[in-house]
Amino acid sequence: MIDLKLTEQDPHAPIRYQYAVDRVLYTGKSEYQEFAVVTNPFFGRMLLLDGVVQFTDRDEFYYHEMMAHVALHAMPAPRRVIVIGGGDGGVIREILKHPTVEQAYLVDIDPEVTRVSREFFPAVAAGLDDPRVVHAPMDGALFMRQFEGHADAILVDSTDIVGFATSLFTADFFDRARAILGPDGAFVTLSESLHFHFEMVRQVQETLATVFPRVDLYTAPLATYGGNWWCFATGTNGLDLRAPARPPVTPTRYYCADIHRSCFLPDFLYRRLMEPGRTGF
Ligand code: AG3
Repeated sequence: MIDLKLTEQDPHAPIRYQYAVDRVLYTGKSEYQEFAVVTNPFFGRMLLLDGVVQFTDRDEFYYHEMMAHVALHAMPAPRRVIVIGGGDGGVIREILKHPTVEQAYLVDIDPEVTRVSREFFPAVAAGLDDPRVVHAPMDGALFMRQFEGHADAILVDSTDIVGFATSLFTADFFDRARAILGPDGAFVTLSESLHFHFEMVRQVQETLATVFPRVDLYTAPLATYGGNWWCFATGTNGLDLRAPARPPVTPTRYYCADIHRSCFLPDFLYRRLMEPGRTGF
């Protein structure tokens, strides 16, 4: 029997994840990255970019729901949302569950992500043709510099903090986000894993804090992202994201009011995270 295996090329992980592969459905290359769509007997279809798992059929909803719903539920009526990265449409699908949303900008530098998602992940790409979605396939940092007007939420669903994605983690980028957000807006970005990337998580909090009056951190359990204890860093002009402002939208599979209240890092852990020089709790 053929025994195909895939070893993930996670740039910052101290261990290597290996996945059984039933079928290779697609491999290709864009101007920006290498693509692979494979199937695994447990996780179903998986998208890899440059050898790193971006999502799988089985666990994508944890990430996409948590990227979108925490910030949006902290607002009574979010109308305009910007997604940087996320060309696959997973975060967009969740945003569109909020009936007040009028416009969701999708700003992924690589239009090939959207094409591949539409072809191989129709359930993830489901919202991409919704009339509220404004497709802006371009560099996220450039989009933010050019964007005129205001947004209620800016959600960064990038690849790992390496290569061209690093421009989305600078103080300049965060400051531009802060300026685009109104007084009650929210910025959310992935910031890797507390198990594997403790100092990187702290670094993102520190940089955010140079720009935003209020920063916070929540987490979600991801089966297929290295380190699994996955972080979402937030910055606001004052809005407290910890308290939901209204009942959860439906349907969701993981996000709910209890998860909203329990997903934030407890204060004593947050203080330890921020102690200079610390490498773990
Ligand atoms: N965005 C987050 C990918 C992070 C993957 N990192 C890793 N496996 N080490 C993926 C796009 C999903 N919409």
